[in-house]
Amino acid sequence: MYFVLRFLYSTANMSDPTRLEMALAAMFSAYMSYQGDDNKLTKEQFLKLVKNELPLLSQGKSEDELFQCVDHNDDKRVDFEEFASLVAGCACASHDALQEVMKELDTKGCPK
Ligand SMILES: [Ca+2]
Repeated sequence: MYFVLRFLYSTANMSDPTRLEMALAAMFSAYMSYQGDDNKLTKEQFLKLVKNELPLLSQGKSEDELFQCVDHNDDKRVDFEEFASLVAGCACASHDALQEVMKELDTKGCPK
């Protein structure tokens, strides 16, 4: 992750990275730590990444279903764009769930 942070520092005029830059660096780092020589993830690499980095994602889905959902072009590899789409989808779903929880707390109040 160091080289990603160094890149972000250099492109931001040596100022401290923002929270979103840090989140992007973490995303790059997670992907790159599992990718193969072709900069893509095999099914095994992808499933290992999900197991270690996004464990809630695999609940209720078989490994085959999960991989097929992410491998949009059906080349049996997950490239960074496909991975980024997955992360964006998780962010949207989490945001929607968070909004529902916040709405419920506004109407019912905090549980005691
Ligand atoms: Ca693919």
